[in-house]
Parts: sequence; C-alpha cells; structure tokens
Amino acid sequence: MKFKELIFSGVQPTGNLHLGNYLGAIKRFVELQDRFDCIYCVVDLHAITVWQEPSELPHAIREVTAAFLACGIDPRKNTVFNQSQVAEHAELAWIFNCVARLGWLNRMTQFKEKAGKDRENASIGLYAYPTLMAADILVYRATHVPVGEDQKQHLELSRDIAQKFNNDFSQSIRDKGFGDAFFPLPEPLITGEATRVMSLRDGSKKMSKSDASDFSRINLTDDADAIAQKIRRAKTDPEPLPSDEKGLASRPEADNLVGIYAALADTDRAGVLKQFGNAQFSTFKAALTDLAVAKLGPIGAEMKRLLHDPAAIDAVLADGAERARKLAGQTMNAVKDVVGFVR
Ligand code: AQP
Repeated sequence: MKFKELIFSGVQPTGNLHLGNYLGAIKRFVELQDRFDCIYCVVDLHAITVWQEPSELPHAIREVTAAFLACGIDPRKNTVFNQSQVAEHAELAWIFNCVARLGWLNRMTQFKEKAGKDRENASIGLYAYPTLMAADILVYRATHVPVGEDQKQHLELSRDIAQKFNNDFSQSIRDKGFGDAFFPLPEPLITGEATRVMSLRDGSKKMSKSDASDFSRINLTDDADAIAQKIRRAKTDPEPLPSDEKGLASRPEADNLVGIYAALADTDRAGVLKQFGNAQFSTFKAALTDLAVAKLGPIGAEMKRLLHDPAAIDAVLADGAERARKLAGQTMNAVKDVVGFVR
C-alpha cells in the first residue's frame, strides 16, 4: 500500500538544547518543511520518563518551541505542538505495549545507558519509551523521521511494531477496508555531516543535555563569549588537521570539530579539510568560533525574544495541537475498529 509522504519528529523539553539537537535534528526539520508536510512535536510525555521539576517544565516546553520557531520552522505551514495536548499518543502507545515484545525492548541500548546500574529504580516509562515513540510517529501514519544517529535503534523498533500490528491484525485490516497494511514502516532520515555530534570534552561521548559539564556542549542560548570559550577549551590532539578525511579516522575530537564546521557551513568534511588541512587547531578553532557565533547567535537571540511572550508560544502550541488531534483522532478511531473495540 502507498502511504502519503509525511514527516514526524520530536525533541524532548529536558533543558540545555544544544548544537547536537540543532545539527542532528532541528536544522534538518527546517530544510524538510519546503518539500513535505511536517509535524514537529515537543515530546513532553517522553521528558517525564526521568524526573522533571513541575515548576521548570513549562519553560522547557516553551524553550523547545521557541527553538523550532527561531530556527525557521513555520508553524502555519507545519504542525507544531506539545505531545501531552494530544491524548491519542498515549492511547496508541498502550496498544503498542500490547504488540511489542519484551525481548525487543530488552535490547534497547538507550534504556541500558540511561537506567545505568540502578535499573530496578528506573521508571516503567523509561523502559517503554520506544513504544510511545512508535505511537508518536504512527498515530499520524508518518513515513519519514529525521533524527540523530542515537535514535536509529528506536526507529527500527517502530518499524517492527508497525509490521507486527499489520501482520497480527491483517484479516481485520482487510475486513475494515484498509487494504493490506494499516501502518507504513517509517524510514529514519539520518543524513549529513553531524548525525552524532560528540561532547567537546570527550570525543567518545555524545553531546548531551544531561552531561554534568556545561563545557561539553554548546547550548543554543549560549552567547558569543560562551561559544568562544567552549570551543577554545574543546579537547583536541597535538597534531595539525589532516589534509584528507582518512586522516580523521582515529582522531575523534578532530573529526567531531571538522564535522561540526562542515554541518554549520553546509559543506562536507572533505570541503573543510580542503580549506583547513594542515592548519593548527588554534587557527581552525578561531574560524569555527566565528562560524558558530554567526549561525547560532541569531537563533539564541530570537529564542530569548520569543520567550518574553509565553502566551504567544502557548497559542502556537494550542493551534498545532488542535490540528494534530484531528489527524490523530482519525487514526485512533480506525485503530479501535481494527482491534475490535466498540466505540
Ligand atoms: N549529540 C547529538 N548529535 C546529533 N543529534 C542529536 N540528537 C540528540 N543529541 C544529538 C538528536 O536530537 C533530537 C532530539 O533529541 P531529544 O531531546 O529527544 O533526546 P536525546 O537524544 O536524549 O537528547 P540528549 O541531548 O542526548 O539528552 P539526554 O542528555 O537526556 O540524553 C533527536 O533526533 C536526537 O537524535
């Protein structure tokens, strides 16, 4: 069955939005909006899988929304909302909890990393995170999902859930007139030079909101001085930059900084090394600082401006949620028919 091409993706309102979130996700959301129908969601139900202070969560939700808008997402052309305003996400997630298998979830590396040694004390929500993510995507029957590399495994699980639902209910899907497949198998869109931006302090660790060191990441709201200081202090090795990409192979910190430059400049690593091959890090870091400040400065300033008017941000979310509820409600009604619920 042919499904209409539709993009869905989300960002958690867990504070400290950073360059990895921008290059791996939000910048690509902006690029896709000219070619596709897009739904971009502030996934607040995902955020509470780990503790969030109730007094801080509203600001975090508005901050991600402000980042979407400041980066150039047009909320009139696309659907922009926060997940908890559309109850169908949680409703479909429950059905998917009954479709997904324990063995599948047991393989999820993000749960293992986030739960750490204290697994018994992790929330059930953290464990079931991927079934909610599958519901986020499939409640719109979205076909493509732009994400960073770290979400690849969860996307594969979403495909497995969609496939199993289609198989388990195949007879009912046909009987109700939905053809031979109810859900599309959503495709990850993981492209570009910065699908996995690494910590500025440790080239083997992903740049992350929850890293204790603020020097590990560039936040979207950092000012020029903070960006300059963080790049100056970014870990490197003693060698100058190589002249070609092969020379980055065993140099994770150099590879990371070159990848960041390439993504910010809309070029590739080879292009960056053509310009900076054999340069000292001091020279390259100065150029990277100028570029990062030029690209991120206006975004941070616009986010701050938008955040001065929380009511306007809430109006964007309410409008998006109303439109999202219509689409999600249609899918949920059909899912209920397929499963055999009386409504
Ligand atoms: N370092 C990264 N490089 C590239 N893409 C990244 N993403 C996250 N980190 C990087 C992508 O950003 C989108 C939104 O991520 P999220 O907020 O939903 O969740 P996350 O992956 O848990 O973010 P963090 O920053 O890593 O938070 P913590 O510290 O809680 O683990 C996703 O598309 C993600 O791939």
